[in-house]
Amino acid sequence: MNNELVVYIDGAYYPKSQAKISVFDHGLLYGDGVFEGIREYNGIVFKLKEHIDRLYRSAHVITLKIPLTKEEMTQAVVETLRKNKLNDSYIRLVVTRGIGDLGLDPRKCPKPSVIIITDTISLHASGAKENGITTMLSWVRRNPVDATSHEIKSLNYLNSVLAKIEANASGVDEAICLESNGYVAEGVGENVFIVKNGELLTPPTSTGALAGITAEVVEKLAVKLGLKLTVTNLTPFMLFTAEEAFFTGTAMEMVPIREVNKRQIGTGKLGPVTKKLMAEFQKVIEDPTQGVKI
Ligand code: PXG
Repeated sequence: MNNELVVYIDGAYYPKSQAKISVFDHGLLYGDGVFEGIREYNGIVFKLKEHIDRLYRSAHVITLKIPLTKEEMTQAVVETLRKNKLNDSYIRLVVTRGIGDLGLDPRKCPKPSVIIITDTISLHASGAKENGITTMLSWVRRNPVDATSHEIKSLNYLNSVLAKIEANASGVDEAICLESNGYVAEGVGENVFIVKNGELLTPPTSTGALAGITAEVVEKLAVKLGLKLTVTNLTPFMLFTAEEAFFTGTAMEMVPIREVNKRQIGTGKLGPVTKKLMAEFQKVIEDPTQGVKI
């Protein structure tokens, strides 16, 4: 048990097997809380500032007052990573509404809880980066922006979980969700890009896709490479007939999509634009100036 990982909960560290929260926490009872998934590469927490900024924006929208300043939160993440001595780890930051009586009114919960988990993450199936993954358009629509919008990274992920169940049942690697008007929104935890006439297209966040931090990195790389990037509504037809398509996300990083609902995308092989962007992306995650040092 000596090497058991520790988890930060409200300023104290607990061994992984002892890291628990109350069954009366409204994070559990109502999905009332926010989270971030972050990666650490070789001692650098990639885009930590951007993730912490997004966490506080999500919290702001659900009127959740995080009991730490952003600086304290950054320090707590770094300290947790130092204690666990992991390399290339995955960080899950969770802020819950905290303990309260039954009934969904957040005013029942005087003290939000902050949880920082650092652990390893199992990567997508081997060969996914070279060969791409299979996907399907799920019947599960993204929640609209005037509902539990995915612009908020909240603890309500049943929308994504339902879509994932559908992908699993169909024997494909990942699901893609449409938004309420029928345009392509995003994967269950990934943003979607397609290549058309050598140009890059991606859906707007205004219809419910999360403003992905990985997507932003890739968009900047595209501009740097001189690729034209257009944020626009994508129809399922545009996705099916794309020359190339790929996902971006903290967990997935950059992964080519080779199939959507049994339609082959492009040649079905890693395309030149995706390949070039993946190579540039690899350089960025290896760049120590792109994050916070542990
Ligand atoms: N869309 C949704 C709905 C997400 O939850 C992304 C896009 C990609 O965003 P980033 O900022 O990561 O490029 C996400 C991110 C997990 C997990 O454990 C989920 C995410 C990130 C990391 C891990 O399922 N979601």
